[in-house]
Amino acid sequence: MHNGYNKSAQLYEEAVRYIPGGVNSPVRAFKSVGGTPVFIAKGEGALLTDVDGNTYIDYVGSWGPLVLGHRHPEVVKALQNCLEIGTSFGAPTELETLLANMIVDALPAVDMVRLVNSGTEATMSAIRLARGYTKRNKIVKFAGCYHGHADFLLIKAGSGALTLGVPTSPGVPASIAEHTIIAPYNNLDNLQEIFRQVGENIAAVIVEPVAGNMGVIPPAPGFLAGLRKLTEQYRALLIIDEVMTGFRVAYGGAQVLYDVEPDLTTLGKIIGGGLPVGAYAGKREIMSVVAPVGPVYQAGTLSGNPLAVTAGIATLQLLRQPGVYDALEQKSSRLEQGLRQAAAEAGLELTFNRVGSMLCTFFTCQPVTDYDSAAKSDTKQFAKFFAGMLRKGVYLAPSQFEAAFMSLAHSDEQIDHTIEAARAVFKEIK
Ligand code: KE4
Repeated sequence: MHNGYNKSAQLYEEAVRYIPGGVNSPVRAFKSVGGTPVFIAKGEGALLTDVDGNTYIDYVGSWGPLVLGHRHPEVVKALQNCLEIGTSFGAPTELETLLANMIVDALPAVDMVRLVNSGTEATMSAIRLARGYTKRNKIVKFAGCYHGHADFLLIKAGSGALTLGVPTSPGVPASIAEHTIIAPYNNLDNLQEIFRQVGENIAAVIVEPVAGNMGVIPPAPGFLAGLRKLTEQYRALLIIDEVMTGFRVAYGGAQVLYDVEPDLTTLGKIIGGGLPVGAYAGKREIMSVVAPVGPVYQAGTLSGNPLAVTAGIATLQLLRQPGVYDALEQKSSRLEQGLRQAAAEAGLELTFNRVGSMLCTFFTCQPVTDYDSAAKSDTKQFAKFFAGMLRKGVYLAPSQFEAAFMSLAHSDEQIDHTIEAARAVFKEIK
């Protein structure tokens, strides 16, 4: 039985008076699916409870960090213990070295790590470092990929901006945007031509190794290896943005899964275990250019604070246990197969893309391999799917152009409930 959304609606009315759109990140506003956001009262395991007492099986997981589910007991315990010593000192602690060490151990391409507070800070800093190291200005990003909201990256950004239909955000001076080149994802020929023309001026290519901000799009066979070869040929850096895929698609990330060695890696989400942590990391020779060792400046009041780092350490310690990614794969495959069957029974021709525990149901019958093919999705039909699933107690990302995230906390019963809900909703919206 659904309790309706009265309390959420009331809180939303209040929130919009003090916070733009009533939210602290645009995609949460339900703009692309209609209606107003539900306000959350609590998370536990795979479940969210809203302020009206409705419970939902959660496939957003705070947009990726909660691969263990909400309030994993060992993460909660670690945080409670940390509170006995403090939250932030603005001075080095052993914990930061421990987390850096865990990341170095997990990523063969990484010798050194700098912790920051968000994925945006990580990518912004990595690009400044690449520009400082190569003494070049141009960067290449891929249409539909999202790397946070730094000015030079909000150029046809995927998440948020794409969802809001604003591919290039106002407020980005042309003098900044002109150094960012947009290339089509999964298209090496086009990138080869870009390098042929301006390769000597390119500081870095930044890529989502599995695109997760235009829905989920796997790298085409050879795409990542081709990026590596091209950047090496022109002495540009390859930055692999693993903010979403890091410790999500494999222990370490997509660079481990696809065996590609970037010059720099950006991380976030899971390495903070639900608290604000980001990182940029890479080879010692490059990271040694970062202040205070080298001249490339980057700083942060709360970077590496013990409380956030503790959540990250506890999370990675649990993720490196044997069998974790097999369990995630089994749960995610169960969901994917069930959704495929439910769609087929309803006579709906949909496209399902999945890499590990990142999944997307595209409302298009065409293969989705890049921004243009993703954009062909029927967002109105997705909106109906989203609303129907919400009413049946399944909380999906409020946008066609996001990923659904499976967690270790999702039980087979909850996955089967999701499939049954989709079976009914697919029939309703056909
Ligand atoms: P944050 O600054 O939001 O921590 O990270 C930015 C970022 C960087 N790189 C990738 C690959 C990302 O996916 C993100 C952030 N992802 C979005 C979800 N699609 C965050 C959700 C939001 O914007 O509210």
